[in-house]
Amino acid sequence: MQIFHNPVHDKHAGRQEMFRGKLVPCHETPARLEYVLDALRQRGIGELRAPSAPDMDVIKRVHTPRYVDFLASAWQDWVALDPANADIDILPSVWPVRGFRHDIEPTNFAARVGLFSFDSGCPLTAGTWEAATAGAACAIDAARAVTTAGGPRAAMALTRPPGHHAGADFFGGYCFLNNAALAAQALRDAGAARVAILDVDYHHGNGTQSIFYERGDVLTVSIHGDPTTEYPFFLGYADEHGEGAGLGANLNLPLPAGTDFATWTQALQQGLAAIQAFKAEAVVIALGVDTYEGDPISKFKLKSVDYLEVGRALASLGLPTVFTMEGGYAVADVGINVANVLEGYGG
Ligand code: OKP
Ligand code: ZN
Repeated sequence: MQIFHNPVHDKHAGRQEMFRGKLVPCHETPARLEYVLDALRQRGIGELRAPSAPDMDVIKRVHTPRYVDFLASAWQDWVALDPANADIDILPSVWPVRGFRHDIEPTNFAARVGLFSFDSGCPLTAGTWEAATAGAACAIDAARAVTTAGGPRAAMALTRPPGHHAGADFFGGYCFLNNAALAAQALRDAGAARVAILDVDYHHGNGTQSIFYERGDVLTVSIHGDPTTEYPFFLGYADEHGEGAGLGANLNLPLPAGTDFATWTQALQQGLAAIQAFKAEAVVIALGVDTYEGDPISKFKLKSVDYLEVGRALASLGLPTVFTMEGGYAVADVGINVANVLEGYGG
């Protein structure tokens, strides 16, 4: 297993997120990744690699060039409004919902932030662009590694910020660039005719679903808390099957809050069966470990030992595999749980 780790992930360090009318400390912190690195080093799992320069061409085929340009200059634009902004993170505050125009881009900065985002819990900081693009490079490199002759069977993009909530032209849910989608696109570009993305994060991978919703070459499967009560609320229901060429290539497996491993693993088997039926030639695992019983913002009941079993089940696909790091906020246990998945997978 090759581990492409983002050496500049800590440049993205939001101070506060909006929650129920208050600014509260961010859950998605740099420490999360350090715990994973420590656990992998301690157990001797994986070979660490630094990423190459980000391939902007791949990034601009998954994300719209307009969104990529927005992200690249957002911080400079924000500070240009007022030099005092250099000490304040960007949080969106206004969005073009139903009935507003989406075919115009106002010049007002707050309006542009709203046009390219969907929630106020996702601060964009001075180092977000640098961290997110280096993370995207990890995902693309991991995909290229597993499709190189003589390369490893599996590779991981060990990065943050996470990616699965980011769509073609929006950020939100702590995500800016969709690393799992970028890995899938890079696998397609490397010759895999059909690619599956299996998202096991507690939250529905709405960004990934929307990016591939009308494509038949990438199957998207997500196992997650029922969006009737769980974030991101407005997507992730069982009746979303894809559209056009993508009809039948999206599978949502929502489960109620309180779900334990015995039930969760049945959904996993259903997801794996769908990937086999699709005849995927490679798979991307959007690996969130916020399904853990100790997670502070999620409501499933998986135990640390269960992640070994998850890894074994994923390995049973027998496919070239890219893992991308998504959620998991019980910070001190994130390392144990991710290392257990990789150990169960076979190291
Ligand atoms: C990102 B990933 C909790 C608010 C939660 C957003 C959750 C994003 C999860 N107070 N808001 O899927 O783990
Ligand atoms: Zn999550």
